[in-house]
Amino acid sequence: MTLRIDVITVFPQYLTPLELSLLGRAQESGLYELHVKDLRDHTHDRHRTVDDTPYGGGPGMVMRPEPWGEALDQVLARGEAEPVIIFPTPSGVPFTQALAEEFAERSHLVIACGRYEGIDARVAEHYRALAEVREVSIGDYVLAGGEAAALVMIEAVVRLLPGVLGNSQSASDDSFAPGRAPGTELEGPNYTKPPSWRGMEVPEVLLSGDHARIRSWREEESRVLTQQRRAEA
Ligand code: 6GU
Repeated sequence: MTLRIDVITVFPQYLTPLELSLLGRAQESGLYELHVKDLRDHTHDRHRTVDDTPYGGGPGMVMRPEPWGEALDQVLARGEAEPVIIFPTPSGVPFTQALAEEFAERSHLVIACGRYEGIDARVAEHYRALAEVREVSIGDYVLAGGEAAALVMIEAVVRLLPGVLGNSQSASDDSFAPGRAPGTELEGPNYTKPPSWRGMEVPEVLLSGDHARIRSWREEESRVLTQQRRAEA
């Protein structure tokens, strides 16, 4: 079953990097389908208006619900099984590897990219009755819109799909892959040839061929790194 991803945005060109490299090949091979829709195609005034001033006052603009309603209705009318509608927003739940894995198990993701101060709150509320709705943040900083977050989430999800990574081991060996022992979450340093570069040597253990020693060296590197960089974990 092929994953279908619909992205709704006022900047369709923002998604063009998904044509490149691993994700581009995944799309060409039919491992997933990406459909990008311009929200302004669902406006009906001369200026193709998508936003307006916030009720109650305050800075910035809020996206009006009508174009979103029309665009989302059209996407949901495809009748794909069990759609998930994702609203990227800095006030969402954290996007994690676990959430990427959950999304990779679904068959239809709809990503609704807001700009400005976000989308009228009635939109997410309305669609909760019709689909699974997730408001998701990619980190504690503020972006100008959801498009960059959509790129991040799509890349994290698509690389988990069967057949996308060359080496089937690669995804299960990731930093953050659930199943790693507690305290070894961050992956340590990697090395390749040459064995000596600008006076710096590759750690001897990695050249030893002793796989048990290599494993325990890597576990220790992970433990120290996680302690240094994620002291709270
Ligand atoms: Cl998902 N959207 C926006 N606009 N800003 C963000 C974000 C999302 N995640 C972190 N900051």
